[in-house]
Amino acid sequence: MIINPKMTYSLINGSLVGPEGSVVKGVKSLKDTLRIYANTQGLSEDLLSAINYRTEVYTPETTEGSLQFATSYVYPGTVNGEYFMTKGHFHEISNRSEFYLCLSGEGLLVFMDRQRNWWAERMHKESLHYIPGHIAHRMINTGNDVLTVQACWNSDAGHDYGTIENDGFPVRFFDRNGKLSIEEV
Ligand code: PAN
Ligand code: ZN
Repeated sequence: MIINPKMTYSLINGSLVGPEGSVVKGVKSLKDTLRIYANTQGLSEDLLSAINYRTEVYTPETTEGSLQFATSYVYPGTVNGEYFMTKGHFHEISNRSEFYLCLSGEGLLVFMDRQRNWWAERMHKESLHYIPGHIAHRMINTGNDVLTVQACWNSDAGHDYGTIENDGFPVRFFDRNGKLSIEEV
């Protein structure tokens, strides 16, 4: 028999559409992510309630070997000059790898290994990124539009946020007078 797929995915705006409950949506406003930024003094209420990033996650199965598919929308903006970014994480099962495909916007995908070496790849429409297992990853929106990124990874990978919350990444990215400034910490 031939059946219709349960899900659709828009190549234009990344939105995942499927049966009720199949897509889990998450929203992080700046209030939720404040501690990832270097300087959070004097922020307006408007900025604090602005969306930092949103996610839509489709997890058809959770057993070992299965995959999940998600779209992340990282909003444009800065916190005292530091570009909006995701929290960033290692995977809890740390050998689990991941693909990112950028649909729109401009940014950086920052990688960090367990020795705290870092490097980054430019993200732009149609850029494809492989994140090997054991590597922490964070997205930075350096543009003026939403950075829309599709991700696919093992459903059992889990997220280890604690390591990044405690130690951070060794580099930060700022808009200094309209120019990207890379500041190692
Ligand atoms: C992504 C991220 C998503 C949000 O789906 O979870 O972009 O970023 P944080 O999880 O770092 O807040 C992914 O890498 N999943 O493994
Ligand atoms: Zn990940």
